[in-house]
Amino acid sequence: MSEIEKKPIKITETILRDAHQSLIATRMPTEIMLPILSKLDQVGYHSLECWGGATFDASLRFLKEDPWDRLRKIRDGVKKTKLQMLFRGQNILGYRPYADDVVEYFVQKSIANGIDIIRIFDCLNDLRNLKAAVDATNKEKERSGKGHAQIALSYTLGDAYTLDYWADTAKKIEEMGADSICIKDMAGLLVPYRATELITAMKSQTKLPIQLHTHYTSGVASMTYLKAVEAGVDVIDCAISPFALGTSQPATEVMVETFKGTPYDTGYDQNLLAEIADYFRPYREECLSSGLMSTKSLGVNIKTLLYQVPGGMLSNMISQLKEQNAEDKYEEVLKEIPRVRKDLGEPPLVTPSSQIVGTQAVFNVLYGERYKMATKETKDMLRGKYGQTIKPMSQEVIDKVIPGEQRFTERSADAAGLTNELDKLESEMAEWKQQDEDVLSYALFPQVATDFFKYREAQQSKVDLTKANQDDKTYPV
Ligand SMILES: [Mn+2]
Repeated sequence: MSEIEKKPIKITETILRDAHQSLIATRMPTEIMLPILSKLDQVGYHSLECWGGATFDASLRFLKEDPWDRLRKIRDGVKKTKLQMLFRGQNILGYRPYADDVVEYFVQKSIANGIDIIRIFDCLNDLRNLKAAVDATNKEKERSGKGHAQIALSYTLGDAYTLDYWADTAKKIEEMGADSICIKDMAGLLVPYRATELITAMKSQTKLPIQLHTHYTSGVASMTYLKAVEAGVDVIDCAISPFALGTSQPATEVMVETFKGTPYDTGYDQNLLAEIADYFRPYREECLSSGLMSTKSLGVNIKTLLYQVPGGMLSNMISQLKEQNAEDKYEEVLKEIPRVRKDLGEPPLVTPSSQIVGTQAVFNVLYGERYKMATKETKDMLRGKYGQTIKPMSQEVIDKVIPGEQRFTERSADAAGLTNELDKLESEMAEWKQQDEDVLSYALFPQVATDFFKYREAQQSKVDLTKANQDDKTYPV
């Protein structure tokens, strides 16, 4: 390449979101983040992923922190770098679809509190479930000049997921008005030479920047990034080394060094990255000795490639089998997973479809008869309530599980009959409201948010603080 063809690769740093979500169950508190923000801000990252995904739930539920307050503090400490969040389409950051007015208000408040880039995905890759969030981001961009809508495709394998499928979908994403595309490979299924083909195919259909997000679970991720970068990918997601590898992302410093002196040179300062790594290393040690970080999540798990299931789904399944004293059924359940996935229209396996398929596979094996018992979520999936799957679902299974029932063909929010919800939510939580954003916390996690509001109020009034349990930070109310 000549001087003219220089194309510095950009990096999104995931230390404040996915890295700790993947390795320590999203338990990094804000106080660990704040002292290092100014150094993170100096690196020149494309963006800092710091919010959304499971961070919202974990802040309220386990850390007794206001997630909105965390976002404002991060924004305060990060002056120039863009802040990025992960958003589950019509489900926002929760586990059910919401009406459009809630989606729109959440997007507006996220941007107002400091988010620049919103990465939006749907567990079925049903683009209709992404439209409200994309439109809301674009509306906010027009109004305030801030906001960037990135649509993420959940990457998966299967007969229907051809190169043409990915390339055509990239084109549709561009037509929907998104600013960029992300390939979201939550299980580390994208292998290096396949990445070359995938990026090349998608680039032939869209001019939008393409970002690649993967996990190290299967051990191929840094090679996959290398091939993807050579094929023209624009941004890669990495984690600073003490919280990289295993079920997290490839290490930032390694990728920076790999491209040094090439046309893809990031120009980032390795000494500065070393200072950031030095900061997080003692915290990593602390997490290892407390057991919050397990060596199990740090190795290579090749089963993820064999069975095409995300690491988190495997560990859920093992604990479900343990509870039933049925750990000997592990291999049988692993073989049942692809069959259930096929029955349900071959969806990608990502929250919540991964839990639905995994739990149903466990039931099918434990009850000794397939679909003798179906979960509510399996039934809703078969009813079409999550949206449209890439392939038709099994008629035989539909007839057995929901015989004669109505099935839905519209997007998830319409199938659930949702129009406007905000006013109702506001009235339900009025007594706890201290800031506009509280209604959104309540909308996503009514019980958990209410418990948090009570805890917050007790702290503010300083009553009975001695009765607070300092170990798990619960407060008797
Ligand atoms: Mn991820």
